Amino acid sequence: MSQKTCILVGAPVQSGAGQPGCVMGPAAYRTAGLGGALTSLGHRVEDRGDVAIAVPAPMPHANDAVENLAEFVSWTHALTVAAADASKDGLPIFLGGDHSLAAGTVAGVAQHAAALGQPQFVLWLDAHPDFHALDSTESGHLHGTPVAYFTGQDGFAPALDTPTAPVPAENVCMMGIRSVDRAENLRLAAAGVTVHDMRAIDEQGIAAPLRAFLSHVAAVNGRLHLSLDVDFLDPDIAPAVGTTVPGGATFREAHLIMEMLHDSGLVTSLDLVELNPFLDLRGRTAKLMVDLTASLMGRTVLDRKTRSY
Ligand code: NNH
Ligand code: MN
Ligand code: MN
Ligand code: MN
Repeated sequence: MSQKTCILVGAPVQSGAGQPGCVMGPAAYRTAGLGGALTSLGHRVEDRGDVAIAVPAPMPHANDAVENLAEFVSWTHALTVAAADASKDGLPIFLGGDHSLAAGTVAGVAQHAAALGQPQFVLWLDAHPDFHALDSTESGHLHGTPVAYFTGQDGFAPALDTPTAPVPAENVCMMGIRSVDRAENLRLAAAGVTVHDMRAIDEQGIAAPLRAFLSHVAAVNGRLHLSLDVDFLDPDIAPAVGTTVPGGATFREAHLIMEMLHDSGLVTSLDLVELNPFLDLRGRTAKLMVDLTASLMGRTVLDRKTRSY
């Protein structure tokens, strides 16, 4: 990737998670040196600070389990605008915040792609598919819903309208999936999302399926949003998340994905989500997420031209 303008947008959202702590995420990324890591790679960095919402009036829902719906609606509106805006000026990096923020960030970047006349794609790295609608979530934690929202599935009205530029479900590729609720399973298959679960990665590795997806995105001149949930990673290397699931991606798999994405030159926006610094061990997870972002933006161990193997 050549030199980019990276636009840091803090999204201290925690209303979609089951426990508090994600509100501290943006500060943890800044503390772990995200900006400096990007400038040292030759990129320009513009930090727009944190997006904020006013405390909204409660919004009830027929599904009694649903928590913090009004906050979800306000964040989705605010982040759609912030993401569409930042996309015009550079490569937005959204510092989460729980994963419900992706309802807005992806809707916003997809709006920009539509204005450019390019198709929007999403690479979803997560233990979970986050494909519930408001009517199907059992936990009521709305970080389990953003993919259904930004692909324009039913089940969000009247709280939210369908996004102006929904991402076609076939343009979403998921990797690392290993915890899927029954309602999600049925809907994922019906919608046509590509899901590489951990079983598939164990059998094929990550390189082959990722390469196939990236060559498709390149062939149709697509824009690619990467949404990286901390729980994609194995809990042993990334403990700072409220929803750990054993058997996650290794350090080496995760870095390989980032390096391949860098080489592709296709990534146009990024979410860093679900970091809960309250659960971290001496900043280990925050630092790993910063290192993965650096790999995505061009950090290599050895300069390619001088490699001798
Ligand atoms: N599917 C579960 C739910 O809806 C878990 C979602 N939690 C996540 N998603 N962390 O990435 O409650
Ligand atoms: Mn709860
Ligand atoms: Mn998630
Ligand atoms: Mn997850």
